Amino acid sequence: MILCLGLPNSGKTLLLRSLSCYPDKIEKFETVSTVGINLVNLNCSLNESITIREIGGSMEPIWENYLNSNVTHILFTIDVSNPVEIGSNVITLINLFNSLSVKLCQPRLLLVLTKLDSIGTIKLDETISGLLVDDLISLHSLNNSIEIIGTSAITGQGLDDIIKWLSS
Ligand SMILES: Nc1nc2c(ncn2[C@@H]2O[C@H](COP(=O)(O)OP(=O)(O)OP(=O)(O)O)[C@@H](O)[C@H]2O)c(=O)[nH]1
Ligand SMILES: [Mg+2]
Repeated sequence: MILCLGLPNSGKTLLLRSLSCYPDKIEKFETVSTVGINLVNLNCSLNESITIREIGGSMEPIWENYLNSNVTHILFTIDVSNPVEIGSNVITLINLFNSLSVKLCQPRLLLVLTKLDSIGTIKLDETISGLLVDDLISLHSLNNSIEIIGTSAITGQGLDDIIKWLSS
């Protein structure tokens, strides 16, 4: 099972929508905040279709209910256009790691940095270092490595890398 998690408004729905259109460009698409679960099918290769389950950011208190040994991949979206949320992302990731360890769940984890098209003057490297990824990994001694991909659901930047990550 593949989950897409992330704080409210971090870009999960639009990302999954643009992945489902890939390699075509996404048409103008307005999202509404996901209440509950949003299932999206992707065609990764000619014969292979996968389903990604977005769990709305507002459901963070019960994400844990969806973690079990069948979860193989987690995409965690982080809105880099909103640096104010970096601390919340770190805390949310720590909580997620704790839940993964309680549930004996060892998925591959991808941090998806979203909205790169609107990053303005904020420096991406600073955002990444602010996330303290290396500290998080060593603190929680995750067996699986964490990868990071920068994306824009609007320009399509990084979507091919996500498809490759999902297929590998
Ligand atoms: N500029 C830009 N805006 C984006 C991008 N991705 C999402 N957005 C905008 O960010 C807002 C929230 O996007 P959603 O995809 O609905 O966020 P979400 O994570 O699904 O939110 P919840 O369902 O509430 O958890 C919307 O206004 C989107 O249009 C992006 O890559 N670039
Ligand atoms: Mg959503």
